[in-house]
Amino acid sequence: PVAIRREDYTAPAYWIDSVELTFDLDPAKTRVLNRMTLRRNADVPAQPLRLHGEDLNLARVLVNGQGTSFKMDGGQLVLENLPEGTDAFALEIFTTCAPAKNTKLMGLYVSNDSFFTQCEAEGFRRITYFLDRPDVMASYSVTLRADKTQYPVLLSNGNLVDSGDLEDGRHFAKWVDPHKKPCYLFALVAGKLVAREQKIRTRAGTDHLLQVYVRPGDLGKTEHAMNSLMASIAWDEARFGLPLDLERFMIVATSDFNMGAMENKGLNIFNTKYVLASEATATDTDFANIESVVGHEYFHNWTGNRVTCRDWFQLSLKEGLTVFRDQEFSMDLAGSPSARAVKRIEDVRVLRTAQFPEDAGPMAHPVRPDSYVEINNFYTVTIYEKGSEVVRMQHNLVGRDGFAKGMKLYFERHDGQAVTCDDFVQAIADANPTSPLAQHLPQFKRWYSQAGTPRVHATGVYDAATRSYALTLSQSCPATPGQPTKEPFVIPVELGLLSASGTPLPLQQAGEAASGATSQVLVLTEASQTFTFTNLDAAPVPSLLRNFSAPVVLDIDYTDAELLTLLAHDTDAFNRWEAGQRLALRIAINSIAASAFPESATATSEPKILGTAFVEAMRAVLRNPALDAAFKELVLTLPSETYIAEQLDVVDPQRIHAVREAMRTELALALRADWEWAWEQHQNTGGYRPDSVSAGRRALSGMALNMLCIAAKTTGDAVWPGKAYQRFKDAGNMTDRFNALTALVASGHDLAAPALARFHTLFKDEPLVIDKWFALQAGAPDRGGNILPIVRQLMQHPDFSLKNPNRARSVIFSYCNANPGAFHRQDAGGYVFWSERVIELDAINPQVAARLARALDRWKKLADPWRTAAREAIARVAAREGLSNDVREVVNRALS
Ligand code: B3K
Ligand code: ZN
Repeated sequence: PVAIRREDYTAPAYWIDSVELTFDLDPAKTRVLNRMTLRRNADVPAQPLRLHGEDLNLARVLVNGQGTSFKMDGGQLVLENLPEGTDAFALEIFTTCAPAKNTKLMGLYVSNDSFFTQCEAEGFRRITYFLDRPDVMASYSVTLRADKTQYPVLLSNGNLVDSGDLEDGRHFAKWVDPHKKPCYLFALVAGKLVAREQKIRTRAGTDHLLQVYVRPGDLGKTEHAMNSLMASIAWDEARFGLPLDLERFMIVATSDFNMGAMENKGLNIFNTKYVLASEATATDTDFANIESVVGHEYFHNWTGNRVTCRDWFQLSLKEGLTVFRDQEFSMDLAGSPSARAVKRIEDVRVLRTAQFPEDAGPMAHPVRPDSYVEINNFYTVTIYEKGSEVVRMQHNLVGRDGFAKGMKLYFERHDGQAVTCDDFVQAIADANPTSPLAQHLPQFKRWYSQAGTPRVHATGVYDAATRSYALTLSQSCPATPGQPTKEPFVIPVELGLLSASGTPLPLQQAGEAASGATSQVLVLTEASQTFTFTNLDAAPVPSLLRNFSAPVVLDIDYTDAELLTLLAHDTDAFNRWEAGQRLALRIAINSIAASAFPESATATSEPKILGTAFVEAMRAVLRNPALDAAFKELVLTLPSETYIAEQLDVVDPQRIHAVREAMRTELALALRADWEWAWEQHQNTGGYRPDSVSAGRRALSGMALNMLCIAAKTTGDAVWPGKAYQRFKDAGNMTDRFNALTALVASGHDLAAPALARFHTLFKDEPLVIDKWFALQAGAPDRGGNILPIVRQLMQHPDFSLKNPNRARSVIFSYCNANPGAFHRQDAGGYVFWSERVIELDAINPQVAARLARALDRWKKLADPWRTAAREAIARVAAREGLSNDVREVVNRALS
């Protein structure tokens, strides 16, 4: 496979002004008539027209109505004898394709007897020959023809302008999209679907029709998605002045989808997982995810669709920015400062457990990559989540109002265009000429070009004689593939200083007047810089990187006492949580390094690993009446095995697992009375509402129940597992029910088996719930190697299918990606399983296979025997002939 390089970008040789598509939909053989108007691009030398195509049968090509000669070259359709000059000409192409055979779920495919499309990034070429690149923007008009009984609903982008009956029981619908768009935003849907409808009038006074299309039985689960859509529309108008620019906005759900959702203009297509919710079938997390994904896709309507990407190297232009927007949307809806902090902590947790490892591994790439083999492999946490952090830093460097001004300028300059990441930062900086962003613009842009997670090392020295505190911040960034050395970044470090007893201290930098502020942003631009604060009576405790002001690793030698002070008193909720995580991490790492294996705790033993100070601090948080339940749940959750592994140079996954489990058991036992209290105090009262406050209460009571069942394993107590079973049976909502089931499964109690059986019977007709049932079992804590055989058995279950991405993910990914203690087996059985599944899936769906292939990205960090076994497993996959480009790129990079 050949790499595509960003520096090779050239403008297209032709423009496509308009496209008229006619589909005769048939699962076995769909006929596609594509009539385009093209123009040669006068800015580039005259050359043949090369159109992309994949898995198409070509029947006819006409230029200005006449037959013409053409040739095929590597799948591309090449036309050499086109009219001279730069006048528009008509090109008509007739092809057929086979949607029912399309298991890649890219292009036009069939799911549950309905037709769907997925065109981003390069799926449109599987529908017709085209200039399949985002900088070619055209006007679309689309006619769909199909059997009326089987496909009563026919949808495409834009407005319905005509519809009616045809002969032979067929009917048609014609759609015209009023906006020009790149072909990756094209969509069509046809099938037996029903819609929840909502008419709205926006602030601007325009009327719109909103529709959420689902299969007939699912209509009752669409209210939350519709509410989320209405909230998204209102939010974008209020916060950024960006209105809905369509008369009709449609969301359609399908259960066969490669990712979460797709922002096709006016016709978003969603994985059912991010649309369907009822209190009986969806958890609080599902409700929150639906809100954020509906928001994300809607916000793309401006950031991505109105202004799109020049080329796929600029993917983060739309994705990083749109993630930033959906994160802000969720925070604004959550409301209170504490609920905002909870959302921020959750987002940072994802960044640190998924993106930091990516940035340190073989697939590391800049937010704006320099090359790729398969673009589908670059829809990564770096492009999305780190990209969002890079936008967030800009937001913080210019301020909230400054950022809104910058966005306004961005749309004034680029509406209707396909642009680059540079264009975006330039607009934000130009709208804020005196900001630190504008001052350091070229250097700031290194966040787009340099891969790797920067490390900031902080040391503070207090001088009693001058009553001053000198804080030295130094930065470095590890080498990444293709980038041996790095230049310094612009790193905004938000800081506060606390007294030893936890009081916030006024900040006064040497040579500056006192402002009275207790928090400020230091902008680190050099490799090392010292900031001196004066007027301090004693050595302060620094609270650095507040609210996680930059996507970096902060190295700082806190004493336990300092961390306990921050945990108890910091005014920055993020750093309070962070202090608790640092304490827990320190304990875990020391215990992993100690030669002895952790002793198993008993009902009355001291918390040997955790120590009394940590346990008391956790108890204080749990009992603190001033803190929200959601925040407590985050503080009391120990750092994940993946996050712990990232802190170590050499990883013994079994030891990490054993230590973390032992820590959890100690915490469960030592706080037994407090968990009981937490359970009693946080019961649902009144009906179910998915808001952040009640969700937080359910999260904490669910955690308490889980901890009480873990404790019961040691004490032999039967009361709490019994209560968990009772709750599992009686719960009025899926969150409480699933938490109770999880408590039984996670503690390995005998009641887990009957509960799982009962759960399956109850929800056998709810695919999304059955996904949870599979995922829970494949992700359960390993006991003596029991999980791999369970996973193999689950794959034999009549409900299992490798072809449905959600189902494949629920079993295989839950095991390989989310259950390190069970996956990293001494006997390499987990890796053998992984390599078999990667190969098997690759023949069906390369995109999903390539995701799974990344489960062993970090193999070089593993201790033996895992390291050797992992390399062998990857090599086994790499040795296969006929691998997709997707999987080939991932395994080649892993081995390089
Ligand atoms: N833009 C799509 C992702 C497409 C992935 C293609 N492999 C969804 C999103 O980010 O909103
Ligand atoms: Zn997106």
